[in-house]
Amino acid sequence: MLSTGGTIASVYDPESGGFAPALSGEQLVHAVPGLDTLARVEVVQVANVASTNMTPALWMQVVRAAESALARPDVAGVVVTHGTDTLEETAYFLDLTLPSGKPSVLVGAQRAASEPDADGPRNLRDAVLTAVAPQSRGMGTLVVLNGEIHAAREVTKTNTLNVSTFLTPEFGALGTIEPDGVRYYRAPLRRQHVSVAPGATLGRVEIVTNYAGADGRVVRGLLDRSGLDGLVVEASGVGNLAEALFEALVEVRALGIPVVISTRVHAGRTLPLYAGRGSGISLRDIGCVFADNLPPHKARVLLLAALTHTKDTDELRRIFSGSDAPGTG
Ligand code: DAS
Repeated sequence: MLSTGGTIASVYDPESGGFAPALSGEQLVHAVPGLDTLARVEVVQVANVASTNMTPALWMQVVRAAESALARPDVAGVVVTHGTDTLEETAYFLDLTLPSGKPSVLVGAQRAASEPDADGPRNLRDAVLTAVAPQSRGMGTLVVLNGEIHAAREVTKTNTLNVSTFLTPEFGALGTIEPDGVRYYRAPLRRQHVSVAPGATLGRVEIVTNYAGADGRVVRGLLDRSGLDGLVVEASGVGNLAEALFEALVEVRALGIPVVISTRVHAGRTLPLYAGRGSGISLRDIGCVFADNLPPHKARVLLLAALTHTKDTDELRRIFSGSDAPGTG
């Protein structure tokens, strides 16, 4: 179990009047009665932060710790305790980069550990059950909360407070944790592997949004500062932008910086379907890459991993269409 913080490890701090990560991974394990009858759990404390303070550098630490644990023959799987706010980004990065085979399971909680009805202990027990279940092999990185198992690529946080927050709105959960154990009903088919070398530094990829009246000033502001490696655009609809925002992206593409088109619509793909400056066909024609059905924050995760191999438009299009990165499998 790799412990990173979040609400699952948070307690109420009367001085500040709010919740903050405080409990260690060992303390989380001890709060689950009978966990030692389900598995032998070894804890590695990777961090103890709110997940809003997760970074790509911390993802790399989690991946390295997970890799070395999964390589041990006596380890069935890895559980990562995590804040829920950015849990799906870490989950997707692990799903892309860890070797498939043994499962990795992300788990969090909506109610802090100091709450009388905290959901963390039950979720942690369910996550451990999922990690040791033979049926979880080959499923990649999973997200377990509220008795449900979701695929990392597809899951999203849907409610700020409700314990039923992680859902897969387009396709549904993979399975559930029942009184008699883990039960799967489907498998994730659109998983892919994009290796990231141990010493690799993930670049700088920003996200900008389209909205009524978007004029591209935010994008030009990003270009004024050096070091932009890639841009994800949260477009509207099937992948369309305000014309003024498009004109700023023409400048980004002229510098050879990869641009990926996602959408603010919560389900469905982006595609070059409409004509006119700012619409999908014009974005395709300047070399933008369409994000399939990945939301902007997950398109950024895939772009960060892909950029460690290539910034070539055709290669990026191949990767975003669901194929593996060059030299990996
Ligand atoms: N404290 C927030 C976080 O760490 C919320 C949570 O964990 O649910 O993401």
